[in-house]
Amino acid sequence: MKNEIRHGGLKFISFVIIDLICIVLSNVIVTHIYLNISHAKYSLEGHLPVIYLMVAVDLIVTGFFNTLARVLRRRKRKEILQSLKHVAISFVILAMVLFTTKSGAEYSRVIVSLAYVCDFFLILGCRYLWKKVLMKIYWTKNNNSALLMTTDSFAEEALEALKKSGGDVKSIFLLDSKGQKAIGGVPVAENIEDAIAVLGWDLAKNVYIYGLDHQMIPDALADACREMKVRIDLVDFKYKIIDVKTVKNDDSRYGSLSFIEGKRDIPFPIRRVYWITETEADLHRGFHAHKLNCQLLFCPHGSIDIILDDGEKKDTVRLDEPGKGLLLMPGLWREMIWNESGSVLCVLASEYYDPDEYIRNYDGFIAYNKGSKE
Ligand code: T46
Repeated sequence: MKNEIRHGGLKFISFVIIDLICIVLSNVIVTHIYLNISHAKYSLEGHLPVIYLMVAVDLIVTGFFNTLARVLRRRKRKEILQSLKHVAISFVILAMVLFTTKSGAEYSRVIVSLAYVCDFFLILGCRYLWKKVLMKIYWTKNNNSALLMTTDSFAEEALEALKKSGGDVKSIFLLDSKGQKAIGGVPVAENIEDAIAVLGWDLAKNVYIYGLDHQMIPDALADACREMKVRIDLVDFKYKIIDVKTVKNDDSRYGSLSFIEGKRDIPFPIRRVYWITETEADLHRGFHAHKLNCQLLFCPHGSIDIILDDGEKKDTVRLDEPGKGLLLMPGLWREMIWNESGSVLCVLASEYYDPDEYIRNYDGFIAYNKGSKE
C-alpha cells in the first residue's frame, strides 16, 4: 500500500472490481425502475449481451484511458472529473454500438443511457468509501502525522529532528527533488499534487517545513493547507529572527532603506499587510494566537517587545531596528509592548483577515496546542 501511494500510477484490482459491480448494479437498478414505470416487455436474454458489453467496455476504458490512475491520490474534484471521464467514454463507446447499429433492443438503449447516469454516482460514492476503508486499514491517523517539506540537503537532518519531536512523518516533499523514492524509509512525494494528496486523505495533519530560508512554500500547497485547515509549522522553532535587507546611504541625511521580497525572503505567500501607528509608550496589545496565519513582524520605527508563549515557555524578542524581522508561525500566544510612543509595528501575513482564525482565550490556546500535538 505504501508503495502504491508512493508510485501513484498503479491501478488497484479492488477498484476495477468495484467499478464492474457498479456498472452491473446500475443496470439492475435502472432496469427495475424502468420496467416498473413503463411495463415494457423485457427479456433478460435480450439484454444480457448488452450488460456483457458494458462490463467489457468498462475494462477497456480503465485499461486504455487510464481512468483509475492515481485513484488513491486524487482529491474530490479530480475524482469527479475522472469518474465523469470514465462514464462518458464508456457511454460513447456503447452508444456507437447500440445507437448506430440494430444491435440491442429499444429498451436496452434507454436502460444503458440511464444506467450510465446512475453508474457515475455509484462509482463516485463507492470509490470514495473504498478509499476511506483502505486508508483506515493501512494508515494510522494521528495528530502528529506530518508532511515534511524541505530540500534535498536538509532532508535527513529534518527527518531526524521531526521524529525526535514526536512527528510521525508520512511523506517528504522536496523542493529540489532529484527523483528520490524514499529517504530514511519515508516515501518522497513525486510532485506537488502527490504532496497535497498526502494531506487530502488525512495521511498528514500538519505540514512541517525545515531549512527553507530562501525557498517558498508553493502556492498550491499553501492554498491546499488553507482549504483543508492544515497548519504549517517549522520543525525546529516556532519563531525566528531574520535579517531584513537594509541599504544604508553613505550620507546619513539620506537615512536607510529596508526591503522584504515575497517568494525570496519569507517562506509563505503574503496575503495581507497591516501596520499599527500613533501609539503611546507602554501600550500592551495582542493577547491572542493564530491557528493558521504565518507572519513576519518588523518595527521600522521605535522599539517594541514581543512576548511569545508556546504554552510551555515564554521568550521576549525586541524589535528595535528596521533591519530586524520576526518570523512567527501559528500556535504562538503573543503580547506586544510598546517601549516608545510612536513606535510602528508592521506585519506581513499569510492569511486574509478572519476573526475565526484567532484564538483569543488563553485556556483555549493551551487546549488547541495540546490537541494539535496529541
Ligand atoms: C497580530 C498582531 C501583531 C481588521 O479588521 N483587519 C485586520 O487585518 C486586522 C489585523 C485587524 N482588524 C481589526 C480587528 C480588531 O477589531 O482591527 C482591530 C484590532 O485588531 P487586534 O485587536 O487583533 O489587534 P492586535 O494589535 O491585538 O493584533 C494585531 C493583529 O490582529 C494580529 O494578527 O498578530 O497585531
